[in-house]
Amino acid sequence: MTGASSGIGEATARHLRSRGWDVVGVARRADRLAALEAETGVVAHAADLTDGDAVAALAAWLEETGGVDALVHVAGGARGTDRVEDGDPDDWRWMFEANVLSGQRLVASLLPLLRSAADRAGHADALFVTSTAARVAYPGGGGYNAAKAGEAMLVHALRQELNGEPIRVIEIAPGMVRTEEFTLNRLGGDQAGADALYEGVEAPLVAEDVADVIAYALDAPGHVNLDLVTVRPVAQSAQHLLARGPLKTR
Ligand code: 8X3
Repeated sequence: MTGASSGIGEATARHLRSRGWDVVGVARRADRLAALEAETGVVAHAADLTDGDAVAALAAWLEETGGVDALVHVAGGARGTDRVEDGDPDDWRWMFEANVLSGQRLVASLLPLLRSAADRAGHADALFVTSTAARVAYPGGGGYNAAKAGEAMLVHALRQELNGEPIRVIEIAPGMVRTEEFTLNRLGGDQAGADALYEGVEAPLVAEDVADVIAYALDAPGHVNLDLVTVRPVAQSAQHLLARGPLKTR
């Protein structure tokens, strides 16, 4: 379970744990993971997924401590809302690292463990949380759109590469989710800007909503592969069609 220190990742770690899963929470921030471990029993493993050695060490540690039945990759994120012409290459590079290459590293290091689990239990899972931004671009989204589209393509190539093996490859693509950090990080800490994005939106998704969908996908019968689940709040009928104000029938 990556991205376990906040937002959708943390909510999913808590949710799976409460449903009886043994969960290893991976993220960079050891202090937050330690607090989560103390509270919930989600086992903390601090690692930076942009560091190949750290991912290899994670895999070695998982192998020693019992293997892994399901990879749930939530870590990732957005930096900046610049137009393409103004894009900061450092932001774009970070987004490609965090959203695409982190997934590739995890697959490269953990697939042998997933295969062992599949041999034992009959199936194993690799689940990735992407975004509706993977498929619909918007002004100021270029770098994030490109990164999430890249991650989504990785997921769908992987599913085809694993054809014939009992390993499900699942993509969950959330739309507008109000979390503590996603938009704040994207806007470089601009709390007013982050609040404005959600202003007047009745009931945006919260992290627990996505956690629920992830748990459903993982708990489905082993032969059922939810290839791609798009999940949005009712107020967001499409990427650009967002209702602000109360939802009411005409
Ligand atoms: C976040 C969805 O629409 O803010 O992954 O890009 S959006």
